[in-house]
Amino acid sequence: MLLFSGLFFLMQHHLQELRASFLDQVSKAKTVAELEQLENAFLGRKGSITNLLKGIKDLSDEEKKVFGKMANELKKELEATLAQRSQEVEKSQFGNLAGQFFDVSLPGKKPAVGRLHPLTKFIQEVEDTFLSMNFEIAEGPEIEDDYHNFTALNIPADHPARDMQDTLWAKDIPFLLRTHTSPVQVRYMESHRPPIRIVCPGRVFRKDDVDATHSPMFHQFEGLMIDTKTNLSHLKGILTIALRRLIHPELELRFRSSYFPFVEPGLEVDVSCANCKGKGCPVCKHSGWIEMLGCGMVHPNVLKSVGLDPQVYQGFAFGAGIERLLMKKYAINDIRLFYENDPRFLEQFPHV
Ligand code: 2U9
Repeated sequence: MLLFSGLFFLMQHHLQELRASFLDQVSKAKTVAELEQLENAFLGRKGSITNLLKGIKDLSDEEKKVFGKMANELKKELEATLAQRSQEVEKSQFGNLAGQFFDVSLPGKKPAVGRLHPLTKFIQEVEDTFLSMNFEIAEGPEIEDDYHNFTALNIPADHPARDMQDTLWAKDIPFLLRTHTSPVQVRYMESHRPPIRIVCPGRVFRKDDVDATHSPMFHQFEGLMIDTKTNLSHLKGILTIALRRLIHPELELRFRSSYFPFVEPGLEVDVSCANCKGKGCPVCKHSGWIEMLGCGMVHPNVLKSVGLDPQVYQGFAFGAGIERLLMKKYAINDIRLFYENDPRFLEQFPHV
């Protein structure tokens, strides 16, 4: 007849409690990870059953035998229960994957990464280019008055040049949507004295019906440099550096006479076709040259209208339509693509 100590009964009771708790939690576990955690918590090196077994050293030799046997049987039972539950959980967690083939070497799905709109990106490039040549960026209102959009730019009321840019007028009030960014330069000259070096990118508006090459809203960048000895060679130098940086490093420029009311002389700049390197192709209509922008020396009347003496100050100005320029740079045949935000169009442009 064996007589067991109080410690023995206490340990036996604790063992039963651990068993009940383990079986309960195993039956509720839903994932392989949960089961692994339970195995660790009860049966692992620092698990609660392992811990309990450490107390065996305080039992009598007889008690050690009995308790050791009980503990071993319990461990086996728990391990068997765990193995069975693992199978069930694996099946419900992963479905029946047996027999399915996974090619782990297949490339993953590309994450969609956003990018700047080509117009935004180009405007940033224009700004960087001119900032690096000591120009400032100037901005101004899109709603303008007749004086800043036309009159101060040497386009008086009856001047035929007003018809060159069909204007969107506000109803009943004397305001219009600016037809070019030139009024920004007029306002800048009203509030700053030379030397002036500014570049003005922005939205402009014209009364045009939408088609592949027209939009009632588009973007321009214009530039202005005024000082006491500014001349055409400065204009040529600045534009050559800027266009080579913005379009192609080996670009050649060709200057042709032209007419704009706010400049005299007025010039148009053609650039060598980067597509065929001047040999002739459909992009340049087989001429080897592409029209890029307008420019000239600021008209004396424009200087006078902002209070500058044309005998003392001279300057040059230039202007370009950004969509038109990008359409030539990338051989895009429809201006509407810039405003539709179709990812198939936008994703063709390089990342930031
Ligand atoms: C001031 C004085 C002169 C800006 C200039 C052009 C020539 C020009 C067009 C290009 C294509 C507009 O988008 S477009 O239709 N612009 O050719 N712009 S000189 O001259 C100025 C501007 C401001 C005070």
